[in-house]
Amino acid sequence: MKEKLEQIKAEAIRQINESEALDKLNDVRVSFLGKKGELTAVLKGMKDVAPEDRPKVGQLVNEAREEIERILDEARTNMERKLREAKMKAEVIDVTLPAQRNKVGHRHPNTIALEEVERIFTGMGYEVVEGPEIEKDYYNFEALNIPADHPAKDEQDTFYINSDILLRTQTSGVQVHEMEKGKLPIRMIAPGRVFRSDEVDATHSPSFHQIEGLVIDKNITFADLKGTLAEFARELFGEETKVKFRPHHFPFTEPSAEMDVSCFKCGGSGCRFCKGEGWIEILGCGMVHPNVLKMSNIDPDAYTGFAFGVGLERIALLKYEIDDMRLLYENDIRFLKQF
Ligand code: 2U9
Repeated sequence: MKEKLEQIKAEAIRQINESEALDKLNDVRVSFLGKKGELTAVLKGMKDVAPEDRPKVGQLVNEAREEIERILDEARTNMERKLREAKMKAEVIDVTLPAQRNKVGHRHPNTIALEEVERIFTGMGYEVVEGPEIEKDYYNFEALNIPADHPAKDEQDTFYINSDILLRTQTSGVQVHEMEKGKLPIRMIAPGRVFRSDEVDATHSPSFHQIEGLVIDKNITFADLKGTLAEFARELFGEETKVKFRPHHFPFTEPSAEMDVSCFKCGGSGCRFCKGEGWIEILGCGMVHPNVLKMSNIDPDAYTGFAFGVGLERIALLKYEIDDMRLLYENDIRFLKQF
């Protein structure tokens, strides 16, 4: 019996030493110590052992079992240590490698252009004023001398919340609120998001941004308008920039004009950028209509003013030579970080 046990032990040790993985070790445990294992079989065979020898045999079996268990545990601990060491070696961090750069954001071309325009006008003493994107019909249209049957008021052009409330189609309401406060003179710009029911294409979007300006004081003339906007154009597009005013019509200004700047690419001789014109249309402007002043309780005989409006996206597209407005709304960092 003792020999038999020694044989089992030797075989178990051999198999343990040959095991290369934890699950193999477990197989060895099952086949020697498990319910159907070889040592258990020896215990089951005790009935054939003489009763007086049974305690001795039982003790030998237990000793063999304990020894096999001890060797199995040792082997398992060793194997786990080696696995851990191999894993740590594989995962070693090379602190001398160059660090991975964090992806940082980038100012949007609209923001860069807006900050530039704000810098120019605050430099001339203007205030930057913001107002609500949801506005009453009165502040968006009526107070601006836009008649009830004006095409801009068409449901096809304006997003109405109800018959009285809408998404502003221009930032002009901000100036009306300012005029109603009754504090004169006014020298302000109103930048902000506006909404128009337009189809999306390379130059249109149902939501875009405007910067409008308003000056009201005693003795403000069209000469003030021209001088201010010419200076704005020179600061924005370069010292050499020339401006040209073409008569136009807006309900809220009289007289009204559109302002062109000489092409900052070719200097005015005509190129692909200005489509051979030498001039690029940049903004609308005019002297504030007396009706508009009257509606906000400003006496048009005592005060006059000028106003202008410019599309922020238009400036960003021109200044950064972007040929499709949709690129401004995709927020692709590869696009944005070029500016
Ligand atoms: C008040 C009085 C007058 C704002 C003005 C324009 C001319 C103009 C367009 C430019 C491109 C809109 O974004 S755009 O499509 N705007 O041409 N805007 S004068 O006139 C005002 C505003 C407020 C109280």
